[in-house]
Amino acid sequence: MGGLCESQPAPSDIHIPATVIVPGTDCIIPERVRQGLPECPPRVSLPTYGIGKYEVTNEEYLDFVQAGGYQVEEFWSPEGWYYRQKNNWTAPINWPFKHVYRQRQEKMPVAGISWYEAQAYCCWLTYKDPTHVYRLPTELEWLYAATGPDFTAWPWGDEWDPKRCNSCDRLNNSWDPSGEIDGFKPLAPAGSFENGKSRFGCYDMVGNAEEWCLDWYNRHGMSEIDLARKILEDPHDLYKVCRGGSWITVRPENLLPSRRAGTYPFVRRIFFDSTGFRVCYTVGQTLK
Ligand SMILES: [Ca+2]
Ligand SMILES: [Ca+2]
Repeated sequence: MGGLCESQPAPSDIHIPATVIVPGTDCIIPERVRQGLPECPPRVSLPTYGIGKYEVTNEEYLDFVQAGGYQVEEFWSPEGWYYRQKNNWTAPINWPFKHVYRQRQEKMPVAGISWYEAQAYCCWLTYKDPTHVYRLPTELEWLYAATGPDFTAWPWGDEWDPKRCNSCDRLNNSWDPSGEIDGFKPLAPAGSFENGKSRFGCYDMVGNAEEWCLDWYNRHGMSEIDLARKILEDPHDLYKVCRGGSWITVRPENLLPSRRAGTYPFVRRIFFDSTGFRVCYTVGQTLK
């Protein structure tokens, strides 16, 4: 990657995802948050980092597809390339023509992609814009960006409000196909909920597309031997973390940013087309 980046032009020819800067901090993790984070110490240092203001959109992801991102092995991890080859992935699962999204969906979050595809996009984006080393956020970076220094229950505070995010609209305990409660039945354009953004200015941390994080679901602080033993005991240990719930999530408790969910990194469709991501980078870190 280092060699590849040296001759790159300024990335004026692609859409660079907007990011917000979250100042580095030593934060005390409340017990209620730590309960869902195996091996998380009570005090954690986070670097100053940039994180996507929005979920990565179809329009942004299209640049990766059109640049041949699915054909360049160097952008992929060995495991990701294996699955890309095996399944002949050439674009997100919900793009009908294999190379472009549906009409008028350019501002929708990309959804229906595996963790490996999100990772490959980040690697390609670093190649195009080497001012940052783009990656997925760790789940703590994601959570802190979503709920702020006070680790509030929701990005906007502690009270649930179904009109501040795109979740599964329900009336009388059944799905409301009109999307009457929050205004959107399936995915909404990224950034549609101005009053749902987090203190740091991140939109859609709750609902819309569920978001892949960098972390394995259950491998924090483990020795290799313990890890191998645990995987044998529980194959779910091979999950990657997803956070925030999606447009298809039905109960508020399942949309809490502090709630962990996850699946295998090669899964593209968990429920309908609901899984996307946002980018992250450590400020000051470059490839050189
Ligand atoms: Ca909705
Ligand atoms: Ca989201």
